[in-house]
Amino acid sequence: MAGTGFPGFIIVFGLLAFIGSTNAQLQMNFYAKSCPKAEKIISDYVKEHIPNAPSLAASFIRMHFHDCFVRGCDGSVLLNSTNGQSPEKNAVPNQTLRGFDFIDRVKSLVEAECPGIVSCADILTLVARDSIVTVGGPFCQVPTGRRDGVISNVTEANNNIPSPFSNFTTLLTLFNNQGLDTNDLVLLSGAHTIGIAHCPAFSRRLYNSTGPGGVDPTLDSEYAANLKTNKCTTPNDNTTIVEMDPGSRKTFDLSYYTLLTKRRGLFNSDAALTTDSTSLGLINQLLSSPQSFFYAQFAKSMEKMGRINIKTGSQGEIRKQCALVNS
Ligand code: HEM
Ligand SMILES: *[C@@H]1O[C@H](CO)[C@@H](O)[C@H](O)[C@H]1NC(C)=O
Ligand SMILES: *[C@@H]1O[C@H](CO)[C@@H](O)[C@H](O)[C@H]1NC(C)=O
Ligand SMILES: *[C@@H]1O[C@H](CO)[C@@H](O)[C@H](O)[C@H]1NC(C)=O
Ligand SMILES: *[C@@H]1O[C@H](CO)[C@@H](O)[C@H](O)[C@H]1NC(C)=O
Ligand SMILES: *[C@@H]1O[C@H](CO)[C@@H](O)[C@H](O)[C@H]1NC(C)=O
Ligand SMILES: CC(=O)N[C@H]1CO[C@H](CO)[C@@H](O)[C@@H]1O
Repeated sequence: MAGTGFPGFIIVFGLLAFIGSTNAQLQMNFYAKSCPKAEKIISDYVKEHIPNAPSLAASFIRMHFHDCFVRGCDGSVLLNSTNGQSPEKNAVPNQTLRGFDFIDRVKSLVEAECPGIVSCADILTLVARDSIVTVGGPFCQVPTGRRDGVISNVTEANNNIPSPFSNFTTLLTLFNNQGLDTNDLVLLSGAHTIGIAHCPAFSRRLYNSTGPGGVDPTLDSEYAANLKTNKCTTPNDNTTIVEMDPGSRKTFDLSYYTLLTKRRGLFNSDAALTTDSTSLGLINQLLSSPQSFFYAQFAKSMEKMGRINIKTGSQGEIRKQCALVNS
């Protein structure tokens, strides 16, 4: 009997371990025992250094989004080329990401405190969370315990990260592919209440569309004329930057949604949010509610995005350097 009990034990134990690893969950303050100072080191660094370079806050929120949409939130956006493969960093939408060196510095501080414990995926998620606070936005719950991926593939980034030229159907498909819904699409796009864009993300709406003078008829004509005169003065300008939420790009408020209803959303993908009745309904609900409603809903969608396809337990690795897989 003992002879048959042993393999049975192995099978049961193996099954439990299997269930344990696939069910491994993120948890609040995952590093409480293994690296109790980690979250404080990260938020202290953000609080100390973002004020010197406030525009980085927006870049980190966007970087976290780009990380999560490709292979899940596994820090793959941070990797340099692995095995000669062109990484996500080289993808069209990544060409304007900034602050990789900042993440590397945070990682070094955390490594000095507790080597090999805290993942780059969690560091980016926490830096994004703390960045939102530096621009006055909500404090989002960020459970931790993500592990780092070892693959970063430029084609996957180009295929999964939505383009500013997308219509509503395409945006929703890309969000649905990540387990996110219309509400998440509308709320997370609200991050465009801060930050900047380069002309190529929208200049076809100014020069190469179907309205008079090549202007997109769904874009407010006065706003378009202003952008053509004062900002993107030629169709090929690829260096000028424009505030996505003019006059309010440093405050995390509802004005992005107000602009959408005035046909002043900067990208096709912003304007597209008013072309679907469910999405427009939510925009109107946000605008008729206190800002705290937007904050609470935005924070929920951020937490949901932060759980996309995460690696936990023994999956992936804890990178030593965020730009390199462990050798
Ligand atoms: C819905 C689909 C989305 C599209 C098509 C899109 C596209 C873009 C583009 C083209 C830019 C300008 C980049 C540049 O030219 O420098 C941008 C900026 C930005 N995006 Fe999005 N985005 C989307 C959703 C999101 C989401 C979900 C977030 C985060 C929750 C986000 C956060 C940001 C931020 C904060 C900036 C400003 C970056 C900076 O100032 O450096 N976006 N986005
Ligand atoms: C990753 O690439 C960036 C830009 O090409 C470079 O500055 C950085 O030193 C690289 N990081 C490592 C660890 O090789
Ligand atoms: C990168 O991803 C694309 C799209 O999924 C795939 O076709 C390609 O083989 C991948 N590249 C490598 C080097 O794995
Ligand atoms: C949205 O864009 C996609 C891809 O460009 C296109 O195939 C589709 O027909 C468009 N849908 C609508 C409703 O315009
Ligand atoms: C204008 O759009 C057309 C069709 O989308 C494209 O073929 C052409 O290259 C564009 N021209 C410029 C100057 O962007
Ligand atoms: C910007 O445009 C210039 C001139 O047209 C070109 O040489 C340069 O490569 C472009 N830069 C990017 C990032 O596309
Ligand atoms: C920040 C970053 O890595 N940007 C890269 C994006 O991709 C282009 C090439 O497609 C690189 O030249 C940039 O350095």
